[in-house]
Amino acid sequence: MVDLKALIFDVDGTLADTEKDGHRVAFNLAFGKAGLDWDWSVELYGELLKVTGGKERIRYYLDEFNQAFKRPSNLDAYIAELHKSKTAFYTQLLSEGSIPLREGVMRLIKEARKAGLRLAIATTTTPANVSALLQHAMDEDAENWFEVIAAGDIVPAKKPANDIYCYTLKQMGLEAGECLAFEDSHNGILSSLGADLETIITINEYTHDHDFSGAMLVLDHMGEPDHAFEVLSGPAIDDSFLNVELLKKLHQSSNRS
Ligand code: XBP
Ligand code: MG
Repeated sequence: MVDLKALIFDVDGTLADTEKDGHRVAFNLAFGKAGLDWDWSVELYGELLKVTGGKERIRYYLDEFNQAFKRPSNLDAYIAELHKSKTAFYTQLLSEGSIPLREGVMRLIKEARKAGLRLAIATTTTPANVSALLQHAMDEDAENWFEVIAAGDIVPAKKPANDIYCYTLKQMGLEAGECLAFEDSHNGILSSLGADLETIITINEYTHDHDFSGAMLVLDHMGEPDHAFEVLSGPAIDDSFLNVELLKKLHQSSNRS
């Protein structure tokens, strides 16, 4: 039996609900600053989330939802500039403390650190966005709590490709069977399962109807001692919030370890 050694966290939608009130708002601010009349509504943004990565999402929007836009000759550079501006707006929003961590996240991470579990991040978002979220929503020092922060263009293919999780495992020198992954979306779990990682899902308003086939456990949130999670799919569980002992039990009973 292999021991549980590490937890690998997705960021957007898992550590915090960043999409609707964070990324979406920042995209719209960047569009406005560039003199564009593009407006990504809450509903449209749900469609656009099919594609991970902000630059990739802008291109998908032009391809599928705004074919009338007269494209500049160097579209790649144009998108990259827009995206740079979006990142500036997004990190500014986070520095104002506008996006809190999701329920149970801080408690679980603190407990995991105490228990000696190794921690990592595997995300599609830009590294500066991860730093801003960790610093402003978690702790000034939180970047140092994670042994590996794998983010953005560090790998050639973003989620649903498994690259970012494979990269993280390699950096940590761990086998997939020694870790658990935490995700919130269909693209996310395709990526983690693609790296052979047992995965716990916490859904959110954009992902509650996603396909989470293959998940070890699907929850509405990680839970707190005074606010139980709801198990949406998975084994019967006595606990009412995610904690290290429960993670170890789940890990032991999984097929992959
Ligand atoms: C996150 C994303 C990201 C963010 C935007 O997906 O799709 O693209 O929405 O970030 P996941 P950037 O949670 O599956 O990693 O604009 O910095 O790319
Ligand atoms: Mg996510």
